[in-house]
Amino acid sequence: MSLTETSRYMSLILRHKPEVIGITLDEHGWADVNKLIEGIAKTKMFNMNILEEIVRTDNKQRYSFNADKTKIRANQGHSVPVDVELEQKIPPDYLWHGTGQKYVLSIDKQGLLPQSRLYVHLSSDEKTAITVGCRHGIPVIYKVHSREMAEQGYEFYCSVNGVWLTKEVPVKYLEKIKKY
Ligand code: HQG
Repeated sequence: MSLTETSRYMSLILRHKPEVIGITLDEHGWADVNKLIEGIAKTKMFNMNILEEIVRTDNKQRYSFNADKTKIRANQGHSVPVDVELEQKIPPDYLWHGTGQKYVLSIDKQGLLPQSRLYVHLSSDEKTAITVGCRHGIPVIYKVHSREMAEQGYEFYCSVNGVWLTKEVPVKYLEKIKKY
């Protein structure tokens, strides 16, 4: 199994389904490192060195250790209800959301909703949003009027790996970019 595949499996465990290896996350999303290693090592080649390499090289810096490396958590992206102590921050004027064409009708009616995750995920640049959108088929990009939202009381958070998060984006703050 490649490091990327193992990292995907870690995402599943640390964001969505810790029960697949019989572990739990605490209220702040931390998993015990020894238990994580034991759980993954039952079916895959896995140890502390591999775990440290994944955390260090992950292309989106998805994971953090605590100070003594006894605990690990995903920085964002959870569907399980944990509080990863996100930093509330004033957003830039605009943020970006990439999605698939198949969701556009629904988004244009309901706005952006978190769906299975705890938050709507937004990118600070359009290029990243295009990459995210491509995960869902033909990409469609929305420009989000985030500063205006913040001025009107919506809260924004920025994860330690630079992903912007908010609970919802009503239609009136969305501008569809049609050039794709
Ligand atoms: C869509 C990846 C219908 C939403 C990425 C998205 C990101 C709606 C899909 C992170 C809707 C959910 C998150 C509505 C939103 N009706 N569809 N009202 N509102 N949607 O995967 O944002 O590699 O849960 O547009 O890079 O695509 O996993 O969210 O298309 O940062 O670390 O519902 O996951 O990072 O899809 O991706 P997702 P996402 P990782």
